[in-house]
Amino acid sequence: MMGKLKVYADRMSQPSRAVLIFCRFNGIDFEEIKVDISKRHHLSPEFAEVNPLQKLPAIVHGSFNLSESHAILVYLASAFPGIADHWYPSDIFRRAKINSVMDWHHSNLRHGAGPATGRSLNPKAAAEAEKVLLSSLSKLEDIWLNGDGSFLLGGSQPSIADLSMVCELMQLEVLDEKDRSRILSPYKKVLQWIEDTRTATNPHFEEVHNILYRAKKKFEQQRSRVAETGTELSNKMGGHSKM
Ligand SMILES: N[C@@H](CCC(=O)N[C@@H](CS)C(=O)NCC(=O)O)C(=O)O
Repeated sequence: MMGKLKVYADRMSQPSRAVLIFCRFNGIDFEEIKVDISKRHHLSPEFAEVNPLQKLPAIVHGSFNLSESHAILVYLASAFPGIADHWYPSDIFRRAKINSVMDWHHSNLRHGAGPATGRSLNPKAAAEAEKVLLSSLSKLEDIWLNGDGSFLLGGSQPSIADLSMVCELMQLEVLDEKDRSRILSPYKKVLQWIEDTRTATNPHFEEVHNILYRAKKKFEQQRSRVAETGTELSNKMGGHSKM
C-alpha cells in the first residue's frame, strides 16, 4: 500500500496544472496540497522537506517523493493502473519520441513562454524571451505538429507532452490580448492544438485553468487603470517571472 498520492501545486504554475489535469482526467485518487508561490509558501522549511529544490509541482506517494513535472507525469502514467496507453505509450520508439519532445520543451518553449509574461517586471528580459518563444512556436508548427493526427508527433490522442506544453502556452493568457494574439495568431496549427487538447481533457482543463482566467481579468483591469492614471503597474502576481 503506497498511501494516497499528494500533489503539491500552485494552479498559477503551468507544470502544476499539467500534473493536476492528468490526475483528475485519469481518475487518480489524490490530494491537492496548495502551495502559494506569491506568498512564498514554497520557501517554507516544511515544503523543503518535500522538495529540497523548492519548486512546484512535487508529489509524495507513500515514502517516495518526486519533483520535475515531466518525471512526475512519466511516474504517474507508469505507476497507476488503467491509464490509457496514448498518455505515455508502451511502444519504446513512441515513448522515446515523447521524452525527446519533453526534453526540448524545457530548454526552448518553457524558456520563452514563462519569462515572456513578465513584461512589466523586466521588459528587456521579456523581449529576449519572446524571441525564444517565437522560434519555439515555429518549431512546434513545422516539426512537432507536422503529423497526421491533431496532437504532437502525429498522435490522434494527447500524450503527457501535449498536456505539459499546452499548459505552458496557456500562461500567455495573462498577456494583453493584443500581445497574445500578435504572438500566437500566425501559428494556426498551434492554436488548433491548444483547442484540441482543451477539448480532449475537459472539464478538468477549464476547471484547473479558472484561476488563470481570473488573473487575466485582474491584469486587464490593472492595465486599464495604468492607462488612465499613468501610474506604474504593480505586479502582484509575485511569481510571474518565477512561473
Ligand atoms: N522544470 C520544473 C520547473 C518547476 C518550476 O520552475 N516551477 C515554478 C512554478 S511554474 C516554481 O516553483 N517557481 C518558484 C521559484 O522558482 O521560486 C518542472 O517542470 O516541474
